[in-house]
Amino acid sequence: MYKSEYLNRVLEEVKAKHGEQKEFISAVEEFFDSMDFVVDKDPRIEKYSIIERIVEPERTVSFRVPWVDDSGKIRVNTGYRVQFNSAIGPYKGGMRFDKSVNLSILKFLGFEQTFKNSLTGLPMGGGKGGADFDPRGKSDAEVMRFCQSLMTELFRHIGPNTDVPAGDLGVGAREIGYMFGYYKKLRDEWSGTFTGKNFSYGGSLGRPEATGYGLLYFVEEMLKEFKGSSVKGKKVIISGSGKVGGMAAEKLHELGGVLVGMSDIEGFVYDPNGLDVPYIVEKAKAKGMFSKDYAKDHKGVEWHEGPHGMWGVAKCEIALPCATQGEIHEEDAKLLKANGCYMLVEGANMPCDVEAIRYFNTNGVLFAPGKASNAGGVAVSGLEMSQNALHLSWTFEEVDARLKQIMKDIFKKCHDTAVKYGQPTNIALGANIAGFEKVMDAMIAQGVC
Ligand code: 2IT
Repeated sequence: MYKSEYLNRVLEEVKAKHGEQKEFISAVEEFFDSMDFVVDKDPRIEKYSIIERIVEPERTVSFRVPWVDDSGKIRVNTGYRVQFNSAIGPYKGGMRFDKSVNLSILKFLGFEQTFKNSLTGLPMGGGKGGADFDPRGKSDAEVMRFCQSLMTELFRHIGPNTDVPAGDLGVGAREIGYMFGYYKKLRDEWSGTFTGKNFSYGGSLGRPEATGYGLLYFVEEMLKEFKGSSVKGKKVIISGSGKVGGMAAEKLHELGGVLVGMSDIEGFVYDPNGLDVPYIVEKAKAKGMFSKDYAKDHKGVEWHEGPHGMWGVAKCEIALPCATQGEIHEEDAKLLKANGCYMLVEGANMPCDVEAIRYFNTNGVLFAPGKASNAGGVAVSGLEMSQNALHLSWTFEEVDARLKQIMKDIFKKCHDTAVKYGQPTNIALGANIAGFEKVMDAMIAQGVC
């Protein structure tokens, strides 16, 4: 129950309409926790029905994706694009290929993306898409045929000024290349319609590193503000050894932090004296997995089966969940706190559920939500769009310097807003309100549309 009657009513309406969309409802509730501090102070929100409008995607497409596997069998998946909000710029957000993909997950991700993109300060609206297709174990030719089939429908909904997809779970440079190639062919147009492209055809240097590096830049800002210190010498654990976790480990190491625990989808390793980060980064880059090999190649380090146990085993000061949504629940939050963790910064999108976030915020654990702390990825996607529009390429150093400044600015916006609402350590509140305010101003200025 919120203080605001307006929010209670809208939440009830959303639940009545989409009650089965668990992940989406959970993202809305987490956002409403923050909105409860503003709706009664700013009468424009209810007057212009901003909340009702902002929880409804502007457009959702879902379509059949038939493709032929290597044995000649015809397979069928479902493709989606959720175009959530274009008030401040073209829809922007990744494509996810994973068995778990459904409308609820993509709506939750598109909703979050709207505020994340707003926080970057760049002109990007929010969107997300994907398919219930699992690229693991598929041949390159199968992945290519799948991407091409998907694009024969998606191409009509996207464009450099309409909707600019990128990667997410299961979608990396290979998938982007196949989708971009077919988009170009179908439209007979070379444009920056995708980001996360290879450097050879318009990609940005620094994009592969951006989410993980940006996460550590954000951690540095948190530590500077709240602890008057830096990540140097701090004990840190990371979940997930994909694009985000691997790059976060690399930057952590460079900044002198001590990685004591890390997981992949099979399990995790823990060494209170610090793990061998160059080994992990190399394995993670090559195959996304490292933990079983690590335990074999490093005497005295035990392999624990299943990634989930890490939260209760690995003693740390800072936790960086970088795997996927819903990996930390209230009981994990309690274990982390009991083990000495005083700060959790999300590298994935909503790895903590709403109860875990409430626990952190009321039990003295500093918490930063992915929509602020993992915004480095989409921020550099925004820089890729700029470079494509300008027909030029910036150096890695130039992109990295801009990324660092953007992450500093995001932290400042979140913190200033949290202070303004009398909750100086509640970065989730600051992120939601600061991200929301810009989108709301644009929606009001543009009338009912
Ligand atoms: O969750 C995210 O921010 C992304 N998957 C990146 C989106 C993008 O457009 O680069």
